[in-house]
Amino acid sequence: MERTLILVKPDGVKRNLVGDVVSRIEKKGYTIAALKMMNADRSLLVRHYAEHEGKPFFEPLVEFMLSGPIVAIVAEGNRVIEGFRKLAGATDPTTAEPGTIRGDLARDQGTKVVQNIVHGSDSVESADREISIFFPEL
Ligand code: IDP
Ligand code: MG
Repeated sequence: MERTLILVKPDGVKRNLVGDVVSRIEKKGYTIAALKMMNADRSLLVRHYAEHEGKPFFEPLVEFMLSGPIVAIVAEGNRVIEGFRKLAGATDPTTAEPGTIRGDLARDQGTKVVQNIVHGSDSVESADREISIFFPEL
């Protein structure tokens, strides 16, 4: 069974959108296999976002992810990686389609890093890597 790592980012937690995100995952028919609220530390985030190191938004992204608690979720189901990316919508919340998490719940805040409520793994390799970072116990 395929698995993906989903994060509700600090903007989503602050705005009380954890339930909405979890509800969309469940209503789509995926299973929540693991879920925890946590305060990420810098070294964990640098590992998680390694592909973005050196980009102009990298440091703002790490700072943003350190700005409050996040909720880490492992969701399970056939093609859940692709399916959750569709539920999340495009990275830019201004152009993300209405009906998606980012399209419905986020907008451009004029910040250096795009605040867009959720993260979702983008491939089987990323999902395996990211799940082991956030859930080493699994
Ligand atoms: P994704 O979250 O849709 O997979 P990625 O390209 O992996 O998007 O970028 C990771 C995160 O970094 C995004 O979700 C967003 O918060 C932020 N980000 C990505 N590209 C930019 C950018 O061009 N400017 C500012 N922030 C960005
Ligand atoms: Mg990504």
